[in-house]
Amino acid sequence: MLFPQDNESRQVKDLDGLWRFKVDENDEGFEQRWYARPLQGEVHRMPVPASYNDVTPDAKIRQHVGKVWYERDFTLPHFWSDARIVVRVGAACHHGTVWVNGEKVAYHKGGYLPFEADITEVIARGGPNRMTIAVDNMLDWTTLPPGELRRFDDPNYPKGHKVLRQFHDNFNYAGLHRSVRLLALPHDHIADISVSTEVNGADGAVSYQLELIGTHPRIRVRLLDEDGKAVGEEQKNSVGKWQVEKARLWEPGQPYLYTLLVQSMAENGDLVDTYRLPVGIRSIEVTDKQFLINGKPFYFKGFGKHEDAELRGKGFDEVTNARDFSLLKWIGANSFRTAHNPVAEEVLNLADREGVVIIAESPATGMIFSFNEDEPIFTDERISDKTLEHHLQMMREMIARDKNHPCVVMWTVANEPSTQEPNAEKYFKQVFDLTRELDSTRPVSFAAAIDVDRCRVMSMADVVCVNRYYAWYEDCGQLDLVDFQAERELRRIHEVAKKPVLMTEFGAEAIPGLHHEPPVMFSEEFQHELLKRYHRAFDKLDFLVGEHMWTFSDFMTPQGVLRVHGNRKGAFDRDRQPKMVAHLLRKRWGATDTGQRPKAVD
Ligand code: GCB
Repeated sequence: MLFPQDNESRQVKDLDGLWRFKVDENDEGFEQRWYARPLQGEVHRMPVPASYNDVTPDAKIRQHVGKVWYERDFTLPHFWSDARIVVRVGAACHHGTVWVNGEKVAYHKGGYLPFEADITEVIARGGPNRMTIAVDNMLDWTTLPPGELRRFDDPNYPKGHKVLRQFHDNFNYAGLHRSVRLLALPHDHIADISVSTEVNGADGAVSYQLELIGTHPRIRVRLLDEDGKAVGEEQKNSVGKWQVEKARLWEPGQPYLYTLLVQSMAENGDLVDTYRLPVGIRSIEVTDKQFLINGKPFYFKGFGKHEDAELRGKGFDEVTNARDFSLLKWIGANSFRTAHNPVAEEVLNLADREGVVIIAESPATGMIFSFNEDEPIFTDERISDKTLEHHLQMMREMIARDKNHPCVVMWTVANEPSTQEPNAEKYFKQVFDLTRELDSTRPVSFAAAIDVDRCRVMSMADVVCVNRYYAWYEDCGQLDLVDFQAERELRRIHEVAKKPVLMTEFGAEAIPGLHHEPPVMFSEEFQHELLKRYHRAFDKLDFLVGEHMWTFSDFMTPQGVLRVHGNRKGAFDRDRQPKMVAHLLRKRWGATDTGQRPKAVD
């Protein structure tokens, strides 16, 4: 799936801005056909892209469970009259239904991946058009993440009281989280491009495959370097390959991007369609102890990172994106995991350009009941074949969207599922098999919470990714246990799995400005000391391929006694200002080159 592009044959029109917005409090919009005419009654102005939850001070909007309706008018320029018109919704969390002028054109399930619809036949060329999008944030056992609507039949609660239960830690932000765009495309067009690369000593190779719709009498494909000079011969087929002598590689921290320029022409040579795809030549390999990028050992320094910010919730925001990438550089991080969902494509575009390494995660989180092992979750009533079907579909869509990004070096198919359960084994075998079938060039893993001796899925992963919270959820506050327990458990994992181990989560909450010496839980000193102790263990382990602290910045969660206005395990607060621990990381990571192991600091 190609990212929208403005060029000599294509045009993009953003529909971002303030949309009319209405909460469907009684779930009557579909029945009353709200899409058939402009929204009536209590209509707000709501920004797109953004989560709607924190924009107003209204608790009913913040906590709403169910559908909301977005609507706006648009007019197409007359010079689009010959084009094929497509609407692309970057993300509608978690279900989106789209109407244009009252005609349904799309429905999509899966809140973190884009979808498109051809609306050429339903738009009014000369006059105003109305787009209506119903977004539903309902979670159930077939969505990812899963959830459950609990209805109360209890005298302690008013009649009809209901609550949406979720099993993951991120607030259930909803809305149109990413841009809605109109695309003007040629009718005969380049529908998709797949690229793969190899590194052979000083040389590289680039292979491509095109998916073309319509008639394409002449195709011209070139690989250009950063100066626009062609590398090798131009190709004329929908499948091709170049050997690139002395290739400039896409290296972490030093990314070089070639451009694959695809042009389709009519018989008479007139240009029909064009697409420019950035291509990074790089290779990935995994041994029993190492993660290699371009044949060199790579050590992951960075974070598990949510899409989350004040006011915007999980809505994409270029200011936050730019700030986050500049903070990654400032702190010396080289990578992050897109916990726990596929991120906006703009984030990956920037990571390609900045040389930031990405572990791309599916939205499969919350597949566990608070570590209560008496309550299985992989059952016919809960995580069942229907969930699996959706999970496989999410893997297909995520890989179709992200496969060409050099920054993406590994897929994580899930976060902390209940993998000690017998049914989890069969379930994940299918998820791993499909992921590998769709992409044989990247390692596949998941973030494990269950210990190695009971986990039935760890052996399927190419790299063992582990999330642990010593001295936090258990042995609360006992800092002196941290390095001992970390070293012991990580060694055991490697002994059994014989794979490289990556610490994908570890950390502690720190309320910005709360200080205490000696360190106690929730103080900045505690978080700082806890990390130093983890580092002590990490630096002894040659099979450890990286440390992703949980988490980049504080983020919003559902309300609960374990959370003080959200999860405060960030190295930065929610406004992206550093806590004490950020300075420690900056010293540790900043003293080494991009992919090198960090140096111990005091
Ligand atoms: C985890 C989860 C993450 C939570 C974190 C925590 O294991 O993967 O989503 O936010 O723990 O802070 O409890």
